[in-house]
Amino acid sequence: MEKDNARQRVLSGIQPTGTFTLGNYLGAVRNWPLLQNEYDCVYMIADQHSITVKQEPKLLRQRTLEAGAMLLASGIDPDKSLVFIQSQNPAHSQLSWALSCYTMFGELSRMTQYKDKSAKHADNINAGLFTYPVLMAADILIYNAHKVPVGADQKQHVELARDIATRFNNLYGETFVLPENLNPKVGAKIMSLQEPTKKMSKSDTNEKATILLLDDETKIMKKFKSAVTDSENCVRYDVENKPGISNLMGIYNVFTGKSFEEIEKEFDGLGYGAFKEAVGTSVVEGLRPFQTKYNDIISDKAYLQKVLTEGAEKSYAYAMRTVRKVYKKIGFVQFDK
Ligand code: AQP
Repeated sequence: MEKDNARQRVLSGIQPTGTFTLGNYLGAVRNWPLLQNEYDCVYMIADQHSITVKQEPKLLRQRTLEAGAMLLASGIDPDKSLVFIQSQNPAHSQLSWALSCYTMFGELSRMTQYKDKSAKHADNINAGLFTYPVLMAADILIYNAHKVPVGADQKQHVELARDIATRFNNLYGETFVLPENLNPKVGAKIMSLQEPTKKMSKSDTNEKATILLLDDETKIMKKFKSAVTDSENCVRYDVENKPGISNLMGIYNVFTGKSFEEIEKEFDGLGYGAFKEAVGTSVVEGLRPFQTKYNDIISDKAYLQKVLTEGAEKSYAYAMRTVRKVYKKIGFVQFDK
């Protein structure tokens, strides 16, 4: 990563809470490699964020490595971008503590994801779930990231990071770049196949609701076949009245490049069976190169470990420059080495 502002910087992350879904892929991960030539990119596996919800330690370890392999399989090139595991770079937590003293209780109380997740996990409303957006602000601000490519659900957190940065800059002088979120044009919100008014989520317990990136052909075809639609039997884009069909059209659009108009024409008079079959086939074909690459990477543990270790070291070196700068401004004593 360039040391100073030669190019703008991008930061994003994904939680290792399960195999990535088609939603994670189309809304976020698939777009990350496309940014590598224009920006200095930093991509992290957000394991520290994932423990705001109960995790099984053995499974978390396994999923974290799988997440690393999935990021590389998506086309992120470790020679161009930094890829690392968040908990292996302690600088983020260091900055997070400092920033939490410049974040207001009221601001955190207004975060809709906190409200949603505390309703969903009523038996475990921990302090981390509440302060999660401060750690996310640290993740972003520590790299002076200009752009944060996330799905629509994370927009509010990026705005909070911007507010914290502005507050700090006003108190101590120019310190942080003010980040902006970068939403994809298509795929910003892929919906559940079973409840198409709800977003597709890794942790959904209904298997039929999600397409996982490592699902085989039989599973993918079966899940699309059982996707919830409507009784009109006409392929037409109308999110409000036909959320299921519109969601499938969005997916088909990304994988084939066909416009909604072209899709409507293609399936005029053919009914939902043929349409679902075509969507399934486009996803199977579209994910094939990703799956082949993933299988190669996950079977080469030494390579994966090397990439993630180097990513942690390099990102730590950069991030600590920001931590030292912030500590100095706040008034923490630092001795020369
Ligand atoms: N359905 C979706 N459509 C488009 N984008 C999505 N993202 C998540 N779901 C969709 C985007 O994926 C990135 C990584 O998300 P995350 O793993 O950090 O957390 P999340 O948003 O909570 O994702 P999940 O799949 O719903 O995970 P769980 O079930 O563990 O809570 C983000 O950029 C997100 O916007």
